[in-house]
Parts: sequence; C-alpha cells; structure tokens
Amino acid sequence: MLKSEFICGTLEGFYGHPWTTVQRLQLFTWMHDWDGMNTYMYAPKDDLYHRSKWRDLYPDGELLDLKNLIQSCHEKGLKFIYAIAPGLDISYSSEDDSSILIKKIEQMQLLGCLHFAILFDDIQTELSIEDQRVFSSFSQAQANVTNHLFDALKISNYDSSLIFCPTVYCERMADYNVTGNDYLNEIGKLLNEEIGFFWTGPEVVSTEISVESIQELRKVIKRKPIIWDNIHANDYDVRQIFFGPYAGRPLELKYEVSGILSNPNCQFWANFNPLRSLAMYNNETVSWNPRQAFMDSTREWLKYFGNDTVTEDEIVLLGDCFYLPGEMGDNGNRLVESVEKITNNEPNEWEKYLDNFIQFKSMLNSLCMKLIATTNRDLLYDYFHPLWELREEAEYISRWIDWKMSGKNKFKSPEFVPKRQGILYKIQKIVHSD
Ligand code: GDL
Repeated sequence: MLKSEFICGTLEGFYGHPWTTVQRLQLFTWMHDWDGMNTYMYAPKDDLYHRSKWRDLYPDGELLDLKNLIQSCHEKGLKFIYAIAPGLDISYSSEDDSSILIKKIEQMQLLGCLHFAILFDDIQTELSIEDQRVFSSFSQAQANVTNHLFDALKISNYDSSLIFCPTVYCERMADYNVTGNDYLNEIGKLLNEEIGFFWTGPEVVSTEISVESIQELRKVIKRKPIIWDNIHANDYDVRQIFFGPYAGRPLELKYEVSGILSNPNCQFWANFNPLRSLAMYNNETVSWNPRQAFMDSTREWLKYFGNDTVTEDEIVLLGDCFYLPGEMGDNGNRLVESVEKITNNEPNEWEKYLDNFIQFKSMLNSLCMKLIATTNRDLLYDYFHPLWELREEAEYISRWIDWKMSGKNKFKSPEFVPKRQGILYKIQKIVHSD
C-alpha cells in the first residue's frame, strides 16, 4: 500500500558506482521509517543492463538482486520504479527494438515490478536515416515508442505506470524558452496524458525551482511534471559532496508537480540529511525552513556515525562546510570569513578571527579522529576525501599563521596543494592568491 499518491523519494540515477544492496536496504528502512517518502526509482546510469546493454536480459545473479530489492521495497510499503534508458542506440522505427524493450520490461514484471520509467536523457538528438523515413521529428519518434510501451504495460496490468524522461529536461536545454520549444510542445501533445514527465528545473542542477516556471511548463507538456531533483547530485564532480538540506524550492511547488525524486550524492552515506529533509519538506504544510530541517535531521543523523563520542556540533560543522552547490552553511561562511580576515590583515587585527579558526581546526581534528575509530566503516570511506582535504588545507593555513606571527623571512610551503572545489576553492583562492 502506498502512503500517498504524491510521488516522493529517492532516485538512484547518477553516473558512477551504483549503491550496494546493503546500502539500498538501509535506504528503504529510512524511507519506511520517515513519514513522507514512498518511492525508490532504480536507474543507475552504470548498471550495464539499464543503459549501455539495455537490450540484454539480466543474468540470473543480477536478477535475483533486483528481485530482492523489489520485494524489500514492497514489504516496506514503497513503490519500486524500474527505469530503462534505451536512448543511446535505440532504433525508434524498429519493431525488433520495440519488442526487445517489452521483453526486458516483462522480465521485471515477473519479479513483481509494476512501475516503470523510460529515460531519454543525455543522448544524441539526431534521428538515424531509417528513423527519419518513419518519423518527422525526434519528439514524434520518442512519443511513439513510449506510448507503445505504455499500452503494453496497461494491457498486462492496469495498475502499472510509466514516467518519461525527455531529452530536453531543463529550461537551459530549451534555451530558456520552454513555451517556444518545438520538442517540448510536440511531446506535450503526442505523449499519452497518463504518462509521467521528468523535469530538473531551470538547470540540470537547479539551486532554485520557482512555482511560475513550473506553471509555464505545465501548459506546454500538458501535465504536472515530476521533479528529478539533482540539487544534491555530485557525479559531475565527485570531489564535492553535499550534506545540506532540501532547499531552494518553495512549499507551494508541491502543488504544481506530481512528485519529487531526489538523485543525490554518489556517496550513499552523504545522503542522510538531503533525503531526510526532503521527507520533512513533503510533510510540511505551513512554511519551509531548510536550516531548521538541517538542524533537526542532523540530530537523527548522529546515530549513524558509529561512534558515541561524535557531537552534534561536530556534525553541523561538517555539514556546513559541504552544504549545497554554491552555498555553505553558517560555520562554513564563518570559516571562510576568518581565513580571509587573517590573510588580508596584520596579526594585531586578527582578534576573534584567529580564535574562530583555531576552534574550527580543533573541532575538525577531533571529528577526524573520532571517524577513524567509527564502526560504520562505509560512512568513513564516503566522507574521507572531503574531510581530509579540509584538514590538509587547515594545516596549511596554520603553518602560514605561525610564519606570519613569527615575522620571519618569506613564507614557503614545501607542499603541493592541488586545486580544489567548493569551500576549499574559496579558501585556496584567498590563501594561494599570490
Ligand atoms: C544529468 C543526468 C543524471 C545525472 C545528473 C547530475 C538527468 C535527467 N540526467 O543530466 O543522470 O546524475 O545530470 O550530473 O538529470
């Protein structure tokens, strides 16, 4: 039984190493325990049989894993959506490809899967010569294959559903002119109106999604979209990681869309706050305060750190340093400000900034030591890189401070510090500007 009709949950749809079965089962437990989430969509770009070899049926081993996932979702009252991405090389006019697609879907139906998605993101937009003979446009070709699949699904089980991911899936891809985009207009007209429609917002990774932009889109696609939310995704630069809350979406957005699925960090254990706060967002009816959600979900996150001595303040500090794309939390902002003041002023003007920095460094070191001893080794490996980079940078700044206070010669660091991203880039720009 579904907890609600509005789709809300997690979409494993990133490039790179898919999550493990153990991680997915942990996710299902979370989603079951939290109020507000009801769906998991299976779409790992690098599952061979989902995309590159979409024509091949799953071998027995992989099939058994999927069967267990589907069962586990169902036992926990969650909807399991299996997504297939044939767009790399499908021949839209080929009857063979059409029946292969249906055969593949039947393999999933035999495992008890009812809900499906067909994805045409990140593919070439040219039709082959053979397809051009049959279809007048790319949108017509995709709508045809998708409608055909939908009909087949409905015949086998009326409760089945299908979601379509277009090739133009954000405003930027429509040159910020959704209303005038031929592809979207045509898909809107041709696609069976019962088929769902994914949309990532103004950008692939949208820091904000406005109600007005979705109202405009709805007129074109003739249905409410489902948000494929990449705000916490980091597969495009895995040196970054996002522990921040679900943000940049007004509460009213929920009433304009038919669902929200988060496609989060590749590192599974980085996703507690992002996903927990999305569940909170879905439950909220009065007003949405992402910072409050971050603080609330951090208290729940604490117990997964595998070490009772880790404190809430230490975790808030960690989350604040790696918050959201282009945005740091309070502690991150304070750190950057302190580093800036220290490096641009003389020691007698450093005052509280030096204290801030020293306090930050000691908390960071303490957290690192505690994490080394965590019993949740998986979590440690997921956080290792960003944490260690932050520590190295803090060490470098410390040495610079010691040199400055000593008033001696010229500062020389024997160490090569690689170019970093996010908060580390901001710090590096200040520290290494000369
Ligand atoms: C994308 C891909 C997605 C990827 C994300 C972030 C969609 C529809 N597709 O374009 O698989 O994880 O960017 O890099 O978002």
